[in-house]
Amino acid sequence: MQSKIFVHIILVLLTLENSLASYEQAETMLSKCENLYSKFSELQKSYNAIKEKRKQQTNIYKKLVKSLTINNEKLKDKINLQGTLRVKPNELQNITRELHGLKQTIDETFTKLNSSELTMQEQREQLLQKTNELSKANRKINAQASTIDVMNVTLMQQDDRIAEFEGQAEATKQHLRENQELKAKLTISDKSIGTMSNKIIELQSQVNSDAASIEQLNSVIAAYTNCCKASSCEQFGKSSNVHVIKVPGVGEPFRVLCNGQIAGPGWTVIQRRINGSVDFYRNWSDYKTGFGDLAGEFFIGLEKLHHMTEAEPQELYIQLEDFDGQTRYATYDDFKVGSELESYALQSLGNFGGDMDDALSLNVGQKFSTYDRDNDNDESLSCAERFHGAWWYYACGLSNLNGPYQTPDDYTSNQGILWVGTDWHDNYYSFKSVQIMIKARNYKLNQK
Ligand SMILES: [Ca+2]
Repeated sequence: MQSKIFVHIILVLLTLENSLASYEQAETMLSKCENLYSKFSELQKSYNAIKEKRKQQTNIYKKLVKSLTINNEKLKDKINLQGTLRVKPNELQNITRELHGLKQTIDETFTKLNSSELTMQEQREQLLQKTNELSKANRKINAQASTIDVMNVTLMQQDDRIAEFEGQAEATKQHLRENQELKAKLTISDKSIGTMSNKIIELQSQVNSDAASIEQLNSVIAAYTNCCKASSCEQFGKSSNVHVIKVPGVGEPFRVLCNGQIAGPGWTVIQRRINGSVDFYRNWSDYKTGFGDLAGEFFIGLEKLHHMTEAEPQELYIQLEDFDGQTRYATYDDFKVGSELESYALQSLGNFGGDMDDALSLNVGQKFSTYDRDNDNDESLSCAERFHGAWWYYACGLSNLNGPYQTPDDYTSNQGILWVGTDWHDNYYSFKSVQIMIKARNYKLNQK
């Protein structure tokens, strides 16, 4: 409302502005306006003060009304209560009694509570004490916990170390297992090596044996290769082994025992007695073809002997050995045996030599006799049967080198290996061993 008045005034002033002619007039107007505005402001302040006082009075009034209303309500309640009290005096007495009862109960309860309070106080003290003890124990426990923590750390470290040791132990075990496996393998290898070594030794011995057989075969092959050249042991010089020779008229080559030791090189052994392992009491056929074993006792055979002595003059060498180990010999420089048609007669012997008596020259010209061919000079008996042998018997003569083998212990008759007429032993002494050999008389010339 004041602002409207002010605006109205301004509008009046603005309306007046156009009608004012000079500045003094305007200034006078403005001064008047300022005065007016000042008075307006004072009026405004007074109005506001009055308005505020009215507001305060209104509030006081409202409070008074509210207070009066509350008092009125309280008064009403008191009036009602008084009515109620008047209506129920017996109930009040009952309530009073109950209240007394309650008071008593409350007193008792208070007493109990006091007692309980005391007990509780005591318990509180005990509790406090126990709390203290617990605190102490707690401190101890904490200290022990710290110790346990330290120990735990130590234990963990030890666990780590144990784990480390376990790892190392496991590695060691693994090494051991590997070592054991290696050892087992080595044992197996050793066994294999042992077996292989044995096999190698066996093979080596077999190879050696094979080599010996091959050598023997080679010598046989060589002998067979040279057989056409060799007709006796002369070509084999000092050898005392078995060789193969091819004798003209005999047909197939055959094996002979050579001896290059007893009487110089080149001798062919035609008869040998050493131990009685071969029976020499045999028939014509056996003496014709020969028998025995070149490694032991044997007779070369009359057919071969005939052809070997036919080609050129042969020396004959007879070696005897007694049971005392002494040896003596006899030689003849023209030994020749006839054909089967001539009953393998001892056609010639030549000159005698040696360190014992001549017990064979008496037999020159005699046919060969066996127990089934009596070609001897004794018409009354068979010398072969009489002396249990086979020989160029006369009647019967002084020698019987194919007689039965006897030893001094079991000597029972005069049927032994005999060489009579010597001053070395008695006439019927049976010798331990005999070797009869031949060799071409012109051997030395042949060698040149
Ligand atoms: Ca007779």
